[in-house]
Amino acid sequence: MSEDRTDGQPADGTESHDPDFPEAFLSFMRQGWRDTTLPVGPRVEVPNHAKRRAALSAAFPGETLVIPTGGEKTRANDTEYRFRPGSDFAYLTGDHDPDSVLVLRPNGSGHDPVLYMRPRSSRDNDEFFRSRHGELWVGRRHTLAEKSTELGLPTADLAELDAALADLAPGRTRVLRGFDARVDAAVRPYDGPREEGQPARDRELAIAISELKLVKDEWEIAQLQDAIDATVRGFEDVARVLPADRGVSERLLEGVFALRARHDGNDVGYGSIVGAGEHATILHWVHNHGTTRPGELLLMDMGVENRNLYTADVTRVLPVGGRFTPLQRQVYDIVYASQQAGIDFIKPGVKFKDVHLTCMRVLAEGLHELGLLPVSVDEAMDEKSTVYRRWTLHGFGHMLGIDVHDCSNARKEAYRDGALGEGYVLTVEPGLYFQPEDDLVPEELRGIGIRIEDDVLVTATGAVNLSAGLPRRADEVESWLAEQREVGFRLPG
Ligand SMILES: [Mn+2]
Repeated sequence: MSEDRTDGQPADGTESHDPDFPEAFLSFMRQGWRDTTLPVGPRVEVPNHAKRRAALSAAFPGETLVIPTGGEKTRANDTEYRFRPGSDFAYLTGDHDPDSVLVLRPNGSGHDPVLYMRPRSSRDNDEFFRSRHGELWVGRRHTLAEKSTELGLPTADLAELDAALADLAPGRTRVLRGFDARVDAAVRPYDGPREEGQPARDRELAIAISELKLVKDEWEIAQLQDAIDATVRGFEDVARVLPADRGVSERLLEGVFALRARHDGNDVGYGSIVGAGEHATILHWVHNHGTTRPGELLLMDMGVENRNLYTADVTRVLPVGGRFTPLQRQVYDIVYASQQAGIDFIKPGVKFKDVHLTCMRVLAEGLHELGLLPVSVDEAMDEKSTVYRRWTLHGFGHMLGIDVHDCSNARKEAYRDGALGEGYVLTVEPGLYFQPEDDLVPEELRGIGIRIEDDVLVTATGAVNLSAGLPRRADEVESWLAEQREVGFRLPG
């Protein structure tokens, strides 16, 4: 792997195709570099990370909490996926660099935070040009002081982490496990009850963070709106390149949206689903190797993740030719009515599962009108039956935030069986899917898949649709598509 080095340090990340390092080159590289500073200031626009840590601190008095972000993941051989911080770690620190670990140590009245991080490589050794993690390979990392200034957090060198974790009492320590193998190994799991494959004590930490995330603060709501606004622009881009009279590949549309996501945000928040024709009936269609066809529908489920990692999650169905057929429109209107009923129902105090039942009843009624239900609507809605689900397949929605499926470690009683609260953000996304091989539906319905998905903020009195920048009603979708085509595609910027 690595070769001998004159300074005795491993040539970290040296590859078989890398050239040799003659001594004349090494000594020439070691001299003549001016020092640089990063222009960092406090991230004043991110005021709430300390508040979130305080809330977590209050939940676990007297205990040490260890929250890693995780490291780069190998894509193949010596290439990695672009790093994406751990969501919980980012929620508590605002840090985006790989390998960092947040440690909260009890101090009597609360907790003292320390961010263990990989500091800037100095030019005192050869790492800066020889290592593939050095700054001539990947760019300048923050010094401990720069990072501390930026995040308002004490920082320490990651090299000191093992020693810091060595003497922690398992019964007084909780680790967010599954992100960093080194941390998982360093803190011996507490020998107590286990839950979902990990010590229940550690699971309780993951649950607490997830449940803190249920209520979005003002800054987070602004981040979500930012992601949603970029997503609206991305859908506009796609509509502008979608021809009415000929086919284009689903991947062209995926790529146009991805361009907007990288340009205006960080990335897409999840793999874009671009389903032309019968591909729309596959819920997580991400192969995207199909082709649009005039006369058919196009389902797109896409979201931009913004620079602070908050993501949108929006689905629209477009009639490629410009107009829905009467049958397409009939199905579309059922899904629209279901989604509208769900949005109208949402306010603080209503149960998540009752939003689900509200949406599903409208879908079941529509399926009944289409003559598809083998039993009455009431019988189909009975929890011992739910046969309508042959064509609805999934729930009405989910929490949305820094993860597309946010708050996923929350307890059932706080989420699926709980009530909505002011400041929650969730998707409302009912759908109807008629598989091409479904012998129980008329031929003309087969291959039609429709989902309409919006991102909704629970307010004191009801709900606000944050993704209202994209029309939802069938006639408005048609006129919006015509307008986008009229404007035509322009590159972002
Ligand atoms: Mn969704």
